[in-house]
Amino acid sequence: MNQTPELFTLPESLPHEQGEKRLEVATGAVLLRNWLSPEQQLFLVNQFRRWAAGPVPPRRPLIYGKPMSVQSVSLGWHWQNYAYSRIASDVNGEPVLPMPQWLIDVGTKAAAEAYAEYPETASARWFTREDNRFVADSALLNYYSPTAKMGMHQDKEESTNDPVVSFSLGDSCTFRFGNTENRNRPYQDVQLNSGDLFVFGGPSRYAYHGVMKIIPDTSPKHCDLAVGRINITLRNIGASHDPHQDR
Ligand code: MD3
Ligand code: FE
Repeated sequence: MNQTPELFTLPESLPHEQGEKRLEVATGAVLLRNWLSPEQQLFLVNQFRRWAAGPVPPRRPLIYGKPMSVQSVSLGWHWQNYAYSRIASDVNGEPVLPMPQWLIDVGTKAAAEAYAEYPETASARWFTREDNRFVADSALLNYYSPTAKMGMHQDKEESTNDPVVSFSLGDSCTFRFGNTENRNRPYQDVQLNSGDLFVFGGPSRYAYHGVMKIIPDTSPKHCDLAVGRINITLRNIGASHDPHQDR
């Protein structure tokens, strides 16, 4: 699919018309609840199934030498051994799927809406681009079974400080947003539900965070995801000098 799906361009899909709620968890950590319409959520779940069908299947990344409970597949760039590459040599040697332009555009819109009328972004450099547009070059697609978790960690393998844009689909989870010093307190636990958008930039970009628990039987019917949770994170890892994009 090369064109922006109509779902993401229709005026009736504008967040404020579907009861979006905004929560600023910390400076730069902005949660927009219910940002994705039910139709957009179903679309992304089905899209996840297509992306997971290959050429690179989801795998459990190794963390401290042990497989994570989360299953991941990437678009654009593949995370492996604490670095990013185009080829999933640790899985099956296939090139990862390109980042579709429509998904890049969804990320640009998401970051702009999260930081709309956000004075901090005007003075400080939260974005690589002078125009403060977020242009993702990769997506990490994580699937959490009902028992999966993700321990407290920082995301610091990217070579830019651009925000990370995250979408939640399917079952709700207890997400823990910590501090930038260590994986312990102070932290805040926030329930993330299907359709929520969370943007982490500025001083929140290097905060420790994790997924403590998947909350069973909370996936809305419209997602068509019987069990588990999908998280999509869009990132600018700083590799767009080698564009391999499906425009
Ligand atoms: C806060 N994923 O893929 S998304 C990850 O729900 C990851 O699958 C979790 O942590 C998940 O690395 C959380 C939210 C998220 C992503 C990146 C962040 C929160 C962040 C970077 C900095 C601070
Ligand atoms: Fe993370």
